[in-house]
Amino acid sequence: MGDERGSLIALEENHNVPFDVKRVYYIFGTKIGVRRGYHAHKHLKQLAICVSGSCTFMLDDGTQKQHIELNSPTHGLLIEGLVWREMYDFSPDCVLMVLASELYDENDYIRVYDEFLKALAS
Ligand code: T46
Repeated sequence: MGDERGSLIALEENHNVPFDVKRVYYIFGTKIGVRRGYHAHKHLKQLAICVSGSCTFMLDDGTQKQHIELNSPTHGLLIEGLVWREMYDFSPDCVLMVLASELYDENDYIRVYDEFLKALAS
């Protein structure tokens, strides 16, 4: 929504966010050249929005790698299923906000690439 004062975007669970939102976190102040992620999730669904600045996601489903630049607060990237992700090219003003379907659970992470490939095959 926008008017002469500026813009406003509302995120509503099970409406324009396709899951119940249990957690929101945001990443900012990322140093130049940093690459984050390097993991997949077993069950988590997430919607990532760069509310300021830009960054790029590399999503790997074990067959194909996609590089997706997020550079607008009006665009969200839905990440679900077994997908290896890495984030890079953070601009100094980047604020990456992520809505997640579950509370933080380290047991949901697959942080070893070979284990990710095995999970895909099983
Ligand atoms: C993802 C990408 C896009 C918490 O304590 N609670 C939280 O909700 C999160 C997300 C992280 N943490 C702790 C765990 C680590 O000690 O914060 C530290 C940094 O987390 P991590 O290294 O997993 O951050 P990224 O940027 O590599 O990955 C994050 C999310 O963890 C992950 O789910 O998909 O962003």
